Amino acid sequence: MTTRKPEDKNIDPAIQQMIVKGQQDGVTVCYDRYEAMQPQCGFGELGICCRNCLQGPCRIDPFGGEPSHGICGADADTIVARNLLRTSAGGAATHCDHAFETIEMLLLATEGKAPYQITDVDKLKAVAERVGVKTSGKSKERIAHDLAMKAYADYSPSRENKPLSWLESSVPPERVETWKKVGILPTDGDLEIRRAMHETSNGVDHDPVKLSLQCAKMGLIDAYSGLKLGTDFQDIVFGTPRPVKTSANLGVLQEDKVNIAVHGHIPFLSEKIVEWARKLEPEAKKAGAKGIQLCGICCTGNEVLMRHGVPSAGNYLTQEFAVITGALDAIVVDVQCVMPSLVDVANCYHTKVITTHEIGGMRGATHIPFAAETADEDAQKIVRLAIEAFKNRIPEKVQIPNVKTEMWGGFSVEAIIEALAALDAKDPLKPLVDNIKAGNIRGLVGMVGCDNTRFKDGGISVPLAEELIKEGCLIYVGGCCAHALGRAGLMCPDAAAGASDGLRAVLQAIGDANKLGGPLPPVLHMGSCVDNSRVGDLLVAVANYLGVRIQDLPAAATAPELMHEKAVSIGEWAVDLGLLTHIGMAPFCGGSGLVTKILTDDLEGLVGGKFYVESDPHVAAQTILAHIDKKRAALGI
Ligand code: SF4
Ligand code: MSK
Repeated sequence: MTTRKPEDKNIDPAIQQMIVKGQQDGVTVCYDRYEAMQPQCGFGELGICCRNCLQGPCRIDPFGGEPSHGICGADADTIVARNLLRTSAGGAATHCDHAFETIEMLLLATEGKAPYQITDVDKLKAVAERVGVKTSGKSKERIAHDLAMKAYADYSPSRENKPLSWLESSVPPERVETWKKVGILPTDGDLEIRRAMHETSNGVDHDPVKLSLQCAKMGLIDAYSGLKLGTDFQDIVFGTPRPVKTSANLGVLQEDKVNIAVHGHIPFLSEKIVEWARKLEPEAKKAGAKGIQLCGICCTGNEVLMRHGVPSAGNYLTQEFAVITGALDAIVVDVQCVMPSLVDVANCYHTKVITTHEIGGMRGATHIPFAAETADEDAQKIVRLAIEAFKNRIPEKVQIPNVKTEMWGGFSVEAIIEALAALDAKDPLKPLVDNIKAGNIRGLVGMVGCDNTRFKDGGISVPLAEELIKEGCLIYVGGCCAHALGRAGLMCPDAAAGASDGLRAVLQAIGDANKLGGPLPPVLHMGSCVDNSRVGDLLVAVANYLGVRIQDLPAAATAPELMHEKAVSIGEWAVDLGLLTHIGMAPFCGGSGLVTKILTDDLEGLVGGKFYVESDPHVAAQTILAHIDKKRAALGI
C-alpha cells in the first residue's frame, strides 16, 4: 500500500495541515480509506461486472478471453451500458427529488403553511410566463400556485407525449427538434427514471446503443426536471442571488465563536439556520462565545454563500477536516455528498453531527427531523444544540488553520446581465458578445462538479482554470469545484491579474462600471450543483443573441474531478446541449469500446457534444482551447 503525502492528496495548505492533525489525533479519513481500498476492482472500474439479477455477480474478462458473457448472455457492451444508465438515472433522481421538494415548498409557503415567502416576485412572473402560466390580473400567490401545478405536470405522464415544460421553455427550438430526432426527448421526469430502472433489469434492454442514448436522455431529465426547475423555485422562494463578497477555507472558523457548518444540498433548512444563527447570538454569548459563525460545505454551502455571503468551509473532501479542526460545534446535514464517516470523526472531538432529512439517516448522529411547517422551531433547536456543544469543546484539540481567501459569489444570470447593463443598459448582452467576437473573451467554459479522493483535491480543477483564464476564457462555476477554485484565490478581483490582457481589460471595464473597486473575477461562482442550470441559461442566452446553435459557440464544459452520479448525468446534459464536455475520468465504461466510442465520438454527430476524458490539466486545457478556436474559426470570429 502506498501512502500519499498530504501535499499529494490536496493542493490546499489548510487541508494538508488538517490531514496531519487527523493522523496525530488518530482519526481515519477518506484518504486513509482510499488507500486501504487499493487496488480497486478492475472489473468495476471498467464497468464489466453485473449483479442486476441473482444469478450474478457476473464479470467479463477484460482481455477478450472467457467469460465473455454473463450467465444470461449479456456481453460487455450491454453490461457497461446498463451500468451507466443506472448511474445516470441515480444522478437524475437526486436532482428530480430535490426539485420536487422545491415545488412543495413553494406551495406550502403560498398557502401560509410554512414560514417562507415569495421573495422574488419578478422571477416568479418571469418563470410563469416562460412556461405558459398566465400572470396578468393574478395575485402572486395565485401565480405561484398555478406555477406549482404546471411543475407537477412535468412529473406526470403526458398522454400527448408533450415535452417537459421546463425543457421546452429553456432551450432554443432547434435543441428540442434535435433531441426529438435522436429519440431522447423526455416527457415525464419520474417515468423516465422508472423506465431506466426497468430497462436495465435482467432480460429487458440488451442494446448498448439504445441504452447509451437513454443515458443522454437522463441528462435532460436531470437538467430540466431537476436543475432548472429547482433553481427557478429556489430563487422564487429565497431570492435570486446577487454578487456578494465572502471568504473561503477552514480559516473561516473562529475559535471564540460557536461554529456551525451547513452541509448537503437543499437550502430550506440552511436558510432558516442563517436566520436563527443571527437571532440566537445572545444565547451564544451567554454560553461564553463571542457569537455564532456559520459556514458552508458542499452545495448547501454554495447556496448560502450565493444568497447570504456565508463563508465557504470547503468542498466534499473537506467535510471531515472541518471536524478535525476541533472547533466545529455542529455539522448540520440533509442529503447528498454527506460522508457516513462523519459520526466516527466527530466522536474524536465534541462536534454534534445533526441529520435533518427523512431520507438522510446516519447511525450515531443526532436526528432532528426538519419539516417546512416547523422550520423555525427546528432551526432553533439545531442552533441551540450547537451552542450546547460549544460548551464541550476540548481546547487542546482545537487547531484552526490560519488560511482563508477572499471569494466572490452570487453570479446568477440575472446578476451577470445587471452587471453588463452598467456597460450597455439597453442591450446588456452586447458587451459580452462583442468581446467574444473581438477575441478579448476567447471562450466560455462551464466548470462544474466535485472532488474525488482518486485525484489530488484541486489538482486538476485549479491548474485547468488558471490556464484557461490565462488564455482568455471566462469561467462559470457550479458545485464543489467552486470551493476549490475559491480557496485557490480564483474568485476574487485579484485573480484577474492571471487573465489574458484582453480578458483582464473586459473584467476591469465591468468592475469599473459597477464600482466593484476592482475587476470582475475571471471565475464566476454561479452556485450549487442545482445551479448548474444557470451555466446552461447563460449559454442559451449568448447563442440566441448570436443566432447560432449552442454547439457553434466557442464554449466547453468541464467536470475535472467528478465524483457523484450527479456529475455523470449533468455531464450528459452538457453533451446534449452540444458542448465538448471534459471529464477527469471515464465513468466506469472503459470495458466497452462501443459505449466509449458513442460517448466520446458518435454523440457529436447526433447532438453536437461529446465527452472527452483527460486527467492532465494542461493537456485538457489545450484540447479545450483548440476546440474553442475551431468553433471561433467556424463562426468567422
Ligand atoms: Fe449476470 Fe445477466 Fe444477471 Fe447481470 S443480469 S448478473 S450479467 S445473469
Ligand atoms: S456537493 S455532487 S461533491 S459538486 Fe453538490 Fe459537491 Fe459533487 Fe456533491
